[in-house]
Amino acid sequence: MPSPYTPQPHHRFTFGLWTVGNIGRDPFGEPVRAPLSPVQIVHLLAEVGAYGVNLHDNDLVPIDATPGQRDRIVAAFRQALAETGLVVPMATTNLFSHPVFKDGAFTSNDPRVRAFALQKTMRAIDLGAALGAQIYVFWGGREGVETDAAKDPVLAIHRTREAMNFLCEYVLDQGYDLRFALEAKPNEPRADIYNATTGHMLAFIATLDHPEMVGVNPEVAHEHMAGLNFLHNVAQAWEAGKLFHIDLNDQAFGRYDQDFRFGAVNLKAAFFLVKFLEDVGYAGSRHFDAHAYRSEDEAGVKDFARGCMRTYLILKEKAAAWNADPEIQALLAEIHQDDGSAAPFLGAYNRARADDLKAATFDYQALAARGLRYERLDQLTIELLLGVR
Ligand code: GCO
Ligand code: MN
Ligand code: MN
Repeated sequence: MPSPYTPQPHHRFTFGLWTVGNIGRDPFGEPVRAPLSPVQIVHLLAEVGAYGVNLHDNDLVPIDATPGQRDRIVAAFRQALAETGLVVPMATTNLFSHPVFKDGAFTSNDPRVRAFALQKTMRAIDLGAALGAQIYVFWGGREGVETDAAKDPVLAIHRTREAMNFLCEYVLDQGYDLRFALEAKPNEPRADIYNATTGHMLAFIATLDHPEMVGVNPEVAHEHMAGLNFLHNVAQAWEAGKLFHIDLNDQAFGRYDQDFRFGAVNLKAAFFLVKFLEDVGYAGSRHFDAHAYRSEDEAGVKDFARGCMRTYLILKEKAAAWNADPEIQALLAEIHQDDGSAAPFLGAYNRARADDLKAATFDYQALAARGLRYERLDQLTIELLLGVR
């Protein structure tokens, strides 16, 4: 029997080429690791037990590659996938690295840049579809401003909508089995990025021509950068039928974009997130969008990748233990107790119910005086996580 902490294909653990392939450059320092080729990364991911590998167009094919070079690179990559059994569940476009996108792609003030961004995305969609991707992510890293003198924020929304509508039609026209997942981030690399949180994205999606094709790709770090409760955003996306993908990593609140190993910083939040994903039966990829500390060599990169998956699986086991813990469950039963007395007043509106409710008497002082036992429940959770239960 393999350990319950050994990653298996059904766990759907994926990494981007850019994650384990991160060479440790930062705004103040040069790379600390030698680049790995896409083929080497596929083999590394297979060795650590990942299920799939995701990519930006230019993680695989350099932006200036000739068609012949592109075909050779893609063939070698496919060969590595075939040798290892890894799949490509998600693909995306790099619309942020090249200086042409310094003022955005779909929201650029230059219509030629907007057209080029659409062309680049259609080609990248072709590549992703050819590799079998069924989720296509949009992260608009440059879709923002340093100064609001530069762009009209309403126009930015219109331009983004026009691009998304165009690309949905492109996918339908090509007959691809592909859905879009929009990824929000409040800032970095732009001072302020449009559609700053998952909640913004959900509101924006409802305004598209094909909202059914478009969901979200929430990322732990991005919502933490915005000071938000990630679980709540994920739950809202899930409830709306929009949790198409998820980027797992970790991040201290109020810091720069840290992209730490999953669970490295906020263990309790990571626990409730894993518990949620497992309890509701989220069936998509568990994608780790993070990278190893800059202190690491290639062995450390494997430690990083193994750590992401192992922590997830340990938390999954803890979630099952939480659900099965008699004391925790007894407390939950007590918390959710219902004497039925409010039932006539709750539910859908009707005139009689509203009249009855207005006339009813509540002993609100007694209700207010009731202790809710959340301290005990939380302490039991902590003790379970700390391994003493
Ligand atoms: C970041 C983002 C990216 C995106 C990736 C896929 O902060 O850099 O999270 O890693 O997820 O570009 O769209
Ligand atoms: Mn990120
Ligand atoms: Mn991400």
